[in-house]
Amino acid sequence: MNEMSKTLSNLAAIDAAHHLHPFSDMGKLNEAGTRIIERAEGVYIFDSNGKKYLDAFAGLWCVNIGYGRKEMAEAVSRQMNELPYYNSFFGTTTPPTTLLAQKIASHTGGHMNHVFFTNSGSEATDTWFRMARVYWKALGHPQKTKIIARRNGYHGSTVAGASLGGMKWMHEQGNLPIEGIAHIGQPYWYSEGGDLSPAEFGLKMASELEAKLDELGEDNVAAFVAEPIQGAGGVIVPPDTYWPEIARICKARNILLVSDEVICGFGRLGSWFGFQHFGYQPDLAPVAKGLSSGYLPIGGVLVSDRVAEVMIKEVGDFNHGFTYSGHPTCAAAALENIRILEDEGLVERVRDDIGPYFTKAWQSLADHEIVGEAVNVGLMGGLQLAVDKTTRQRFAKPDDVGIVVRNHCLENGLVMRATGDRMLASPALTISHSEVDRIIETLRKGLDHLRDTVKE
Ligand code: PXG
Repeated sequence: MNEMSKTLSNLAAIDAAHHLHPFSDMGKLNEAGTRIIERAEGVYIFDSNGKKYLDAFAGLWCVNIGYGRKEMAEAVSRQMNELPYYNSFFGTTTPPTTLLAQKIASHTGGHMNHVFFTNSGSEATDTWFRMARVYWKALGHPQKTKIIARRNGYHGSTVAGASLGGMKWMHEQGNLPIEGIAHIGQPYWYSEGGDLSPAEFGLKMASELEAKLDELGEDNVAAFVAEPIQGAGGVIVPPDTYWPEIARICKARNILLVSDEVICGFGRLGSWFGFQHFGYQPDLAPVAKGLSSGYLPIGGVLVSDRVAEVMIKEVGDFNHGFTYSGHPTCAAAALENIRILEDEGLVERVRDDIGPYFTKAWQSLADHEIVGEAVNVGLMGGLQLAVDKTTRQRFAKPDDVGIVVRNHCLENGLVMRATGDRMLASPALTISHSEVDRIIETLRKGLDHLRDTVKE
């Protein structure tokens, strides 16, 4: 055994001794031992025991172009040799940073022509949060500061991100949410729709925004934020009536509409951005993940002309930014990633080919006894586990069921994500038809396993 393989064989122990993982119970994780992922290719990842898994989750909703793209490594290497880092402060920029802003703007449909760069989705959240308040202050409305978000939404893990998110179990740690944030309900028809049709329920949930504005006074509200489709919350696809009504209310009541595109952006729904799929025009849109397909960390906020004009002409210094805002090497990775998305027509592929194929395959799972609904848009799928299809009755302990399916899938070489009693998929946009079939077959076995476990 050479030194390197000795170290690798010992890695789980070293990890337990030194590494605190995100969103993890470290006591339990250290007992179970960490899974070590060593390499990846296409839609497959390989662990330190040589086991191969089909990654139906694209890392963490992000590896849109798939793993192992040599062009990405080359683009990054070229940029690192040329100029690994320089900042965007004090009147400077770098070529990839500026070209990336132009490139992103070219896909927004015309009304969002500026980008503010960050290193992650959470930083993008903090950025628009401050920008929205600065915008209204510059227009002479300093009291317009409150932000409305949704229960079970996810916008990151910084203090502002976790506060805006509607995850109670996150709020419980660290005295969140911070002041000035209000939450309304989510358009989760399966669980909360009762006797209403999805269309009626969509309107009802949108009307909660109107009611909250009445309560707070729209003169005190800066913005409403939502994901086009909730991701971490369980791939909750809103009824068709929801988004048009939300967009109408934001306009009528003069608050900014923020579309959190961190998951839906860069092709996942078969459009460049989620707002294009649903047909609305946000004022601000945080992005990350698919912007670089996760090859390097980079995020940003897309800024509409309405907001940019005020930021440019009225605000003066915007006292906000990060050492690595617009990092040239990360920007070079994002540029190459977008070139691949464009040249290989991957967004159109999701819209016209693999998306429809996935839809048919995914929705075929709806006939399973313990599946309540199978929903998706493009390559973003959610599967509701349920006790009774006809009454839409959920499992008594929703938090305990998805994990059973997830673990069964893992044993059988498939990486899925479970959120409580929903199974989530978000594979690379390059996934083949037969690889989709493989997801469905393995997942179906996982569902059988849960059904049998429950019966016992
Ligand atoms: N907005 C949305 C919609 C997200 O999904 C963020 C913001 C924050 O991005 P960063 O880059 O700061 O993580 C996200 C991130 C999960 C999971 O388990 C989802 C995310 C992050 C970690 C885990 O589904 N989404």
